[in-house]
Amino acid sequence: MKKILITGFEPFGGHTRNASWEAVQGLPDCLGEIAVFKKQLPVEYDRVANCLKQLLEEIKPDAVICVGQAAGRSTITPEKIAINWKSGKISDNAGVKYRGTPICEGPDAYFSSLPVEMIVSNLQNAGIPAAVSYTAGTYVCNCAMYCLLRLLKSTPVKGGFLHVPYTCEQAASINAPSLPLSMLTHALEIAIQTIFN
Ligand code: PCA
Repeated sequence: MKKILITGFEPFGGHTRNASWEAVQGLPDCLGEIAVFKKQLPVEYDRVANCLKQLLEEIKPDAVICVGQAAGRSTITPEKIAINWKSGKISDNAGVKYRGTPICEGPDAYFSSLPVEMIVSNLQNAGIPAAVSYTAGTYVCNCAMYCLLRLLKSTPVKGGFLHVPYTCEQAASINAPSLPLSMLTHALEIAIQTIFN
């Protein structure tokens, strides 16, 4: 049986919900022959790498997808690249704010080792709006993706990041793009199946 670790983030920025965690929570524990380990990550630059490291040691997955919420995006966006930079307009959940500094010593960037183009075409073929993204931003999601890929380098474990829009429920009273929660969860199932096919 193969194992996938899939993470979502806790709410941040004054919100009470995070679409990424809601979508991850909706996944079954098993998808055919794939065991699905669902975990929540903190929205904290300085804790996210250690949390991922512990989860990798505990679960020993064959692949990892970190999922985050991207307010303002209208499609599911697998991220192609993570950069070694942190900068955010808002503080993280520990009150930490970076104005532009490297995440750690390391290369400028890592490419996702997930089949991002294939994930996008499988999502589109299933009628789910999707596009490859070439920037995960410079906030905690990019930091998580960079740290994940750094932890996985020179291992056979595949890893990467996927941003999701708001759920319709979150966007009901604000003028922002959204997709139904059930569609977000279904998109994650397709992404997982694509990785192991
Ligand atoms: N989105 C933020 C951090 C947590 C999340 O869900 C981001 O895109 O960086």
